Amino acid sequence: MRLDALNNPLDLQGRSFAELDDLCEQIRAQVIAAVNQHSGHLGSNLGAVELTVALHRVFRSPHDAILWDTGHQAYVHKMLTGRLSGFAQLRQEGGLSGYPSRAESEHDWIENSHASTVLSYAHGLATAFYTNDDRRRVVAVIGDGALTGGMAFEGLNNLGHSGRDVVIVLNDNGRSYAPTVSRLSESLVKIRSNPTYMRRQAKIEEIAERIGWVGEQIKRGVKMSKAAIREMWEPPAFFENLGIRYIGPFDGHDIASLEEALHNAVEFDGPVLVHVLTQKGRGYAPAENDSIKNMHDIGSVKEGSYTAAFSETLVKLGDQHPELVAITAAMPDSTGLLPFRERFPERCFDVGIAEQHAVTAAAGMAMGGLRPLVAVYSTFLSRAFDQINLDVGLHRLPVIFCVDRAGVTGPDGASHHGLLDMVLFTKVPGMTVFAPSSYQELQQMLEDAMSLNAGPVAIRWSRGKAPHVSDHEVGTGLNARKTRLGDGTVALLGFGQMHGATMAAAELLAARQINATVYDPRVVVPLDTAMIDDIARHEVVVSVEDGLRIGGAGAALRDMLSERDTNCRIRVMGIPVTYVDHGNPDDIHARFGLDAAGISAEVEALLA
Ligand SMILES: Cc1ncc(C[n+]2csc(CCOP(=O)(O)OP(=O)(O)O)c2C)c(N)n1
Repeated sequence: MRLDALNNPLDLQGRSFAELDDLCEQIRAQVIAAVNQHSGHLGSNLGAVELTVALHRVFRSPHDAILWDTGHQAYVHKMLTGRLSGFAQLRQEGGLSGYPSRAESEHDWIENSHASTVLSYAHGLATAFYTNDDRRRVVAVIGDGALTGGMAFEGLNNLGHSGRDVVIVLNDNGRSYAPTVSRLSESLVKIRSNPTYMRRQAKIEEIAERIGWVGEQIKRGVKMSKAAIREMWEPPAFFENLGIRYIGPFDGHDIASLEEALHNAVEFDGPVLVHVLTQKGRGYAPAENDSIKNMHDIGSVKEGSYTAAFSETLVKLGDQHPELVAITAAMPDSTGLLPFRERFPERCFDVGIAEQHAVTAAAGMAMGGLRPLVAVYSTFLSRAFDQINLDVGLHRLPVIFCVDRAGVTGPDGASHHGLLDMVLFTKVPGMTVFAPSSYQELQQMLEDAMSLNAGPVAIRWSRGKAPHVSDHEVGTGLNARKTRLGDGTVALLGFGQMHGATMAAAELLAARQINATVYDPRVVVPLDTAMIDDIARHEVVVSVEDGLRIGGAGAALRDMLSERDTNCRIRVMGIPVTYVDHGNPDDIHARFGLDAAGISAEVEALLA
C-alpha cells in the first residue's frame, strides 16, 4: 500500500500487519523529509506513527472524535486523513498548519496547541454525545508531559466522577521536551521497566477470584494483598482511585497489540486509560540519540538571538546572586536555561508543563527569600495571568518574568503568537515591564531587574535574532532612549523589536523631507515621563508594537498623552484583535503595516 494513494482512514481497513508496517516506514520518511525542509515537530510524530494507524483502524474518524492533546504530534493523523500533499507547504503561509486545524479537515476536532486540555474537551464532547443519544466514541490522546499540567488532573477527576465513556490513551515516551519531570512519571517508569507487571497482575487477580469463595477470611486477605500489590504500582492506583480504569502498559509500536487494547478499552463502561509506551524519535537515529529532547522540535537557542543574550547573562547573574533561582515549565532548553542549570543544578527547577504552578511557586520562593525568575514563552504565560496578578502582584513579590517569543512568532500559528503579554502586564499594579530592542539592552534590563525589589518585573522579547549594538546605544534603569533627533513634527516610538522598524521608517521619511524623532521606550510600564513630555510637543506621534493594538503599550501611552495639554495627534499601531494564522513574521508584520513602509505611510497620511 502506498501512502500517497491513501485518501481516507477507511483505506487502512483490511490490510495485513506487514502492509501496515511498510506504511509506517513510508510515513516516517515523510515526517523526516517535511521537518527537515520546514522544521516543526519531529520526535513526537515519529513516536506516534503506529499508535495513529491503530487509532484510525479501530475508530471511525470523524464520526468518532480522535482528540490530540497539544496537537504537535498530529502529523501522522494529517497524513492518514488526506493531507499528505500539504506537507510540501508545512507551516508556510497559506500552507498546512503544524497543528490540527478545523479549517483544514473535519477530522480535526480541536486545534489549540496549549497542553493539557484534551481531557476537558473529551469530557465535554462525551457529555454532549451522551445527552443527545449520539453513539459516537471519544478518544483522547495525551502525552506523559501534558499529563503534568493541572488541567489534565481536573479533567481526570471530573471524568472519573461523571463516568463518561472516554478512551484516554496515555502516550508515554517519558519525555516532554526534556525528560518529563513528574512524580507520577517516575512511577510510570517503574512499570515501563517491568514488562512482567501485566502478567503478574492478571495472575493475582485470577487466583484471587478462584479462591475467593473459600472463606471470608481468605477473601479479605486476598483483597488486602491485592490492594498492597496495586499500591506498589502507583499509576494504576492513581487512575483507579480517580474512577478511571487502567489497562496497560502496551507496546506503542506494535499495531496488533495496540488494536487489541483499544478494542478492549471500548468494551468497558466509563472512562478507561490505555497506557501505551512509545519511543520519542523512533526510527531516526539522530532523534533517538538526542539526550535532551529527542528532537522534540528542530532548532534550539540560536547564536545572536535574544534568548542567547538572556542565557549568557543569566549565568553571570547566577554567580553574583546566590539567591537567584530559575524556573521553567518543561522547557529548559528552548527558554535558554540549560547553561544556568549546568552551572547551578540545584538552583534550576523544572516544574512540568504547569505555568500556573510555576508562577505561584515562584511567589512562594520569593516570600521565602529567594530571587526567582520564571523563563517562559509569552503565549504559555497568558494562562497564568491570575497567578501573576494576585499571587505575585498583589503580594508585591519581586519575581522576574523572562518572557520569550513575545509578539508575532510565525510558523506555529494562532495559538503561539505572544500578542497578549503587554495587554495583560500593563494591568498588573506595580509591575515593571521592559521590552528590549537589542541583545545588549536585554542584558542590561536583566541586570537592572535584579535591583527592582518592590514588585514583579517582566522582560518580554521576540523570537529570533537580536540587533547587536555598541555600549553607548544602551539605556539604563527606567529611562527611555531618544535614538533619532527630529525637527519636532513627528515622533515615532517602537516598543521592543519594533524599534528597528521605526528607525527604518524614519529613513524612508527622511527621503521625503520628514525629519522624525525616534524613541526606544525600553520600558512599557512605567512609561518615562520625560519622554512623554518631549513627544507631547510634536504634531504627530506614532507608536508601534508587536502585540494587540487595543489595550497594550501604545494605548497606555495615548492615555497618558490625553492627560497633557497637547494638540498632538497620536496613532497607535499594532495587531488588530484577531487570530493570526501561521506565516513568516516579517510578512505578518507587513500585512498589518508594522514595517518601515507601513509606518511611514501612516505618518504621511496623518500629516496630510
Ligand atoms: C501550556 C503549554 N506549555 C508548554 C507547551 C510547549 N510544549 C509543546 S509540546 C511539549 C511537550 C509535550 O510532551 P508530551 O505531552 O509528553 O508529548 P510528546 O511530545 O512527548 O509526545 C511542550 C512542553 C505547550 N504546548 N503548552
